[in-house]
Amino acid sequence: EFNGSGGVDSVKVPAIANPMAETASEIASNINYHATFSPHFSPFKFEPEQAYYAAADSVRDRLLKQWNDTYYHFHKVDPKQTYYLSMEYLQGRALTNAIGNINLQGAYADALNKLGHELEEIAEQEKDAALGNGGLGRLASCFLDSMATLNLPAWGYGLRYKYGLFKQKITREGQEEVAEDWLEKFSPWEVVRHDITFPIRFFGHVEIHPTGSRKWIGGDVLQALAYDVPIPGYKTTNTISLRLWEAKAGAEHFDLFQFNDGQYESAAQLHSRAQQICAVLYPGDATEDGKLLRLKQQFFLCSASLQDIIFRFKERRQKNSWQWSEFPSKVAVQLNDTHPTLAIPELMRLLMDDEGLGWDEAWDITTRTIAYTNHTVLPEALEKWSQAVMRKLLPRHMEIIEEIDKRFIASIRSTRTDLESKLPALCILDNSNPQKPVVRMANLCVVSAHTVNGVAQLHSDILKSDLFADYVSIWPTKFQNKTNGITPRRWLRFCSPELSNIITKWLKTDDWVTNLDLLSELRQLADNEDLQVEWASAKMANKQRLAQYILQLTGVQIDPNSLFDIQVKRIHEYKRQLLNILGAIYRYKKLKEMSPEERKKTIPRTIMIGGKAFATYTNAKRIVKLVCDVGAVVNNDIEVNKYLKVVFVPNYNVSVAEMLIPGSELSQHISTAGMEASGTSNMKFALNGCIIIGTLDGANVEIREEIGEENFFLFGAKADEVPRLRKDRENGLFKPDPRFEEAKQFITSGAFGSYDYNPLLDSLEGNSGYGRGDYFLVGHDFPSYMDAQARVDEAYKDQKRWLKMSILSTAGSGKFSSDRTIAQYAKEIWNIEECPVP
Ligand code: GL9
Repeated sequence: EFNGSGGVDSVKVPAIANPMAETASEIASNINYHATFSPHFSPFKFEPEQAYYAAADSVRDRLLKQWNDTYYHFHKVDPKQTYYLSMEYLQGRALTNAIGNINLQGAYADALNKLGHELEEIAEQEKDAALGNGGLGRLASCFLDSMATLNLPAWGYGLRYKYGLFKQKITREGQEEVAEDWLEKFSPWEVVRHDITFPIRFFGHVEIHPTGSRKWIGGDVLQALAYDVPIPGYKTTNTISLRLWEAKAGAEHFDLFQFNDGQYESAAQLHSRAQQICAVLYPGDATEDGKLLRLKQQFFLCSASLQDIIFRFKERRQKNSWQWSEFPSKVAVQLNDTHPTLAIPELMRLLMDDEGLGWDEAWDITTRTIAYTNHTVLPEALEKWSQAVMRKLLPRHMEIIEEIDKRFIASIRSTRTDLESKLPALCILDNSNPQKPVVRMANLCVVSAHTVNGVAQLHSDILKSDLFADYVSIWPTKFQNKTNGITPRRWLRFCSPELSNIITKWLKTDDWVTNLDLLSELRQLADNEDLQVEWASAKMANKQRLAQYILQLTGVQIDPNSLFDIQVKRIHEYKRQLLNILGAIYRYKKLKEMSPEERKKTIPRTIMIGGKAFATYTNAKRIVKLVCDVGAVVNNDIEVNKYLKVVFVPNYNVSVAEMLIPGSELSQHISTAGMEASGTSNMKFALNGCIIIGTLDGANVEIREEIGEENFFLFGAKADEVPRLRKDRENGLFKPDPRFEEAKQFITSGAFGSYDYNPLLDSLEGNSGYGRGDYFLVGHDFPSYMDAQARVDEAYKDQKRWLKMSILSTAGSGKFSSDRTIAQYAKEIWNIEECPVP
């Protein structure tokens, strides 16, 4: 067991750790302290894994100190606070980010060197915390970074899933999902708060008192236990909290008698039901049990968080003798999509049944407290819950929802008779299918929230003109836009130190890291040859690092001198990875037909595609399989593989993104117009000087405006043309481009193996229906896509022009900092102010 590697012996083990250490030698002592006195492992080993945990423990000490100071300060000043409720957070790794935010990179690198390790290698030991699916979860994590950095009094609330997003394995069959146990050993970043627990009830019934007041009683009662993850701001000591709830059953629910009688399972029934709640992110909801579990999760988050918020309010209410009506001037709650909608009836219930307020007062408080963000217009993502399931699990909440609906309908009938015919679509309860009446969660949010926002201008416009159009006529000022953003810390400063240093050198300041608009000063330097040379060398270094990584991961050798073309995001038909791979197939076929001389004149390309398909989404999985199959053929074709490689990048996650994005030159954001609410990876790529080929969809529209249309490869139908194009298709008016037909036929000819791709290709045929008749307009957009790709090749031939475009991309990305987004939420929705620790 003994392994003398590492430098532990050369650094003295101190008797206490100093959380505020700043020098390399003090930090090395702290790390050694934790390797010795927080011994998660046998004491004679100090390999990278042990070094990671000891280093993380030492960083956590400091974050806890800052965390305590921050909340003590908030408690003293008592400002209005924001609570961000989200079922998802895609945090990724924390070590590099935390060390960077507290501005101790150099000291930590040196300290680890003294101990015989490299910071970069140590950082790679950390497992990604993937408590989210994609853009929506990552946005929540970027928001936390910005809230801390802007010194805002804010909290994130979420669930502590044991298994986060699955790990994607690529086999001969395509994607395989494997459970990812990110807590397998433990997470050094969370602190359990044994003193913070709240009871959470499920099932039971409503008891009516003679006075008319109501009380929810009976059923199962579990406990929510808090785990806090400290979130440090960048170059500020303000450190806020992501509070994650875990479900527990108390010892009183363990039936010793049954257990001793050999009935082991039933003895611990409630314990096992408690464990199920936070077992997995997004339990499959194909079955009724799966649906019920998901609803339990949502309620668990809402109830625990609101009890915590109310507890904090009451603590201070006493000493300040506040009225309940002042609650909304102390508390803002933001719902990240409809997933935490139950916060609305739960807040009503707590105010009425526990605090004794009347309906009108409770409703006034609730509606002034809660705001809702919509993140998608896809019909399948607009949540609808069965009224029967809801009535069984949450009988009191169902009553409250019915009452909200009743009052809404009555108020429309008395003030807006013109909307009578619209009421069936506007109201909350949908009884149109008597077999399966449902609650429309988005409607409940719109009726109850004081503000509803979309996540990019185009998306917010579509909400107003389409999905929520009739509500706009009722509440014209309720609807807002908050264009998404990304944190420039993780997505440039830390993931590409090379490019960051160049930017800092040329701007003569690193203030851009917190004031991203400063990047616009790069515009006037875009033609500067010295800058271009440095820019190109940083890109090349990042490309080489990426090529190394791809080789290690997939065994495919890619050429850093080829154009690196990347599409990474969840696999979904509307995101059109199929358009990308059909384009690649066409390119391959043409290369095959060329003479060797002709080939030499082409621009060598490496196409990388990565992303996870939802486990039960068959067509998405077929797309993964197709990309892998095309790669296997193209990459082994010695005639053309100098000019084209196609790589499926397995297990795309936050850490993989941090490797891919800095090494990218072209990235694809090619969704059917009107379907991608915003997209956020488009912002990350643009910020890293990567040129976008894309449609006029989501935030692409604004990115193109900011960086200039001559620096954006645009193609495809526009959002307002899509309905007509679908109609045309239904009426048999669509004439496919011969290149499109050729690409599809190449697949059916068996060029990429014998797998049956017909079900996938069939989705592009026929003339009607979702999932058939080319609902996503791949065929319509194919020719303009290929033309745009030809313009890409042409532009890349002129490397000076390309570099200029790349610099201008970065220069135009200032708007897309999540600091800007969060500052707008703070001012225009939450009405909160910064509260920096002195
Ligand atoms: C999403 C949208 O689809 C994205 O376009 C948007 O950028 C993000 C963040 O606002 O939200 N909505 C949504 O349900 N997801 C998004 O990414 N899905 C996942 O996170 C899986």
